[in-house]
Amino acid sequence: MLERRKLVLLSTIAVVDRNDEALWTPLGILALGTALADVGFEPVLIDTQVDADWEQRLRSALRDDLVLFGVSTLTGPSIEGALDAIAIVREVRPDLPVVWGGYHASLAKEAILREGWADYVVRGVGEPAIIPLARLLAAAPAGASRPDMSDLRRVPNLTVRHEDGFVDTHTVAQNLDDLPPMDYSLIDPIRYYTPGRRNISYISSYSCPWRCSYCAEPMHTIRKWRPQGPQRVLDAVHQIRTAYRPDFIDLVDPNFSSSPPRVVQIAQLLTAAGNDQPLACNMRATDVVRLTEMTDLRVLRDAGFARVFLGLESGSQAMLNSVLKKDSQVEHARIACRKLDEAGIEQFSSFIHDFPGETDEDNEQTAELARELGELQHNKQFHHFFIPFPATDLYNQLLARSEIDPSKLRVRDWARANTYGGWQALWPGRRDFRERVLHRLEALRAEFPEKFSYPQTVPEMQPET
Ligand code: B12
Repeated sequence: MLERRKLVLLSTIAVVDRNDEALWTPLGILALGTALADVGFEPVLIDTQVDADWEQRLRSALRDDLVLFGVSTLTGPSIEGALDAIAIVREVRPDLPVVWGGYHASLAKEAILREGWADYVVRGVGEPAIIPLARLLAAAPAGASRPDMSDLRRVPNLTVRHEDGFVDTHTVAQNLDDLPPMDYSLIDPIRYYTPGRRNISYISSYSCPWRCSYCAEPMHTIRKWRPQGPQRVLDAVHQIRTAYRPDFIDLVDPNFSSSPPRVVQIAQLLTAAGNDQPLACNMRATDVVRLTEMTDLRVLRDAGFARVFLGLESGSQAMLNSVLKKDSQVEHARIACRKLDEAGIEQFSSFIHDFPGETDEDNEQTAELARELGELQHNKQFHHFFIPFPATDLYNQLLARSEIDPSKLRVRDWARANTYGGWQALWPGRRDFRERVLHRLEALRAEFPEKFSYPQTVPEMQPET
């Protein structure tokens, strides 16, 4: 019997410098809340995006006999809200265990623990860790000291301070088909609809098998791809469609197309079920090329796939090979976007500029690719400046070359890592180079004004005051 069952999970998604007013399904805490409720806990989910009174809600929840307080953030602006919330918890309930999970926690675990922001960091997928951890904490009397290290060591994906250092427990992946269906009633997705956007996110696979050097995923989820079966994806689409009638379901898998045959199977099931729910998903260009060899992409469009997000990053093959480790060809980007376009599927293609070692010639090639794709009827583009996210392969390379000094970076500083815009004191990049990039982007935007839907993708080059 559990003594205590209630716990608070907080999400602080904060998007700055984007001119849309989108609200995002807080899938991280929703996934955890679903799994915890399934085994008898009573999760209280708070989301600073929609709970204007989040501070009040948090303070009042803290009066209860809670098991733990869990917080979820990416690297970037959402960290600010997390730190504010943790400060409240520490003030009101200094005895309450604080658990920090999500991408930033996985990547900056030691800094978080060293600065005392959390008692436990959960790395990577959270379900296998939060359930045994919550059980351990619930079994201990309220206010008791930390469970024994021998017990904590049995909780996977956990990092804790121990003696003079840190202990990482063993790392496991999560098979998605072993989890209960995502329980959207825990958040009421209708609250996330805005006048211009009625989208709901869903995730049908965890992790990504690829090794891209700039990406947080390989370290966060250790490249162990875990897909849901096609029937389960169909059931989820049907359930969300019936309950909430969104304009779009965003399948936010790190890479929805990791198995092209699975994509085809899902499309076939959707078609057979007469799906009329528009879907968006992330795919790699190389996978789209494989898909074209397996099926006519109009089959995907007819099944509901109306929009595909593609991280193309660079138009320079040399950069893709040597710096980005993308294991993809520029030619695949061209073919993928063209074929998707011919099938009437919108492409959201994303680029990153000013990678370490990128030359003007490389960047001209990226601008050239962007121009070529801009000609396509259904292409939209998102341009970002490079930031080395902690613990990524590129970050570690920069560290090894002493181009980053982590001793100067406090957890709060990472709140300013935002590729959408603003002056990046964290990693300013090469100012002259970025100015030339801006020049190229402005020329492109003049040519294709409607394709660059976020003007802030061209950041201000002013230092923050
Ligand atoms: C949807 C999405 C967004 C949405 C919503 C983000 C969100 N917080 O959920 C929006 C558009 C806001 C967004 C913005 C950004 N994003 Co984004 N986004 C994604 C995307 C496509 C899916 C994330 C998702 O919902 N996953 C599904 C849920 C279930 O997974 P999860 O949140 O990770 O939660 C699991 C675990 O992490 C863990 N967990 C999470 N929280 C907690 C808390 C506790 C207590 C515990 C125990 C465990 C735990 O358990 C969960 C279940 O297993 C990923 C792509 C990808 N690779 O998956 C990128 C991704 C997360 N984004 C990324 C980036 C870089 C950004 C931006 C920083 C980019 C920018 N332009 O500045 C901004 C930051 C804005 C901000 N700070 O809020 C990176 C993350 C890098 C990093 N180090 O954080 C990713 C991985 C893309 C990539 N491959 O590089 N993003």
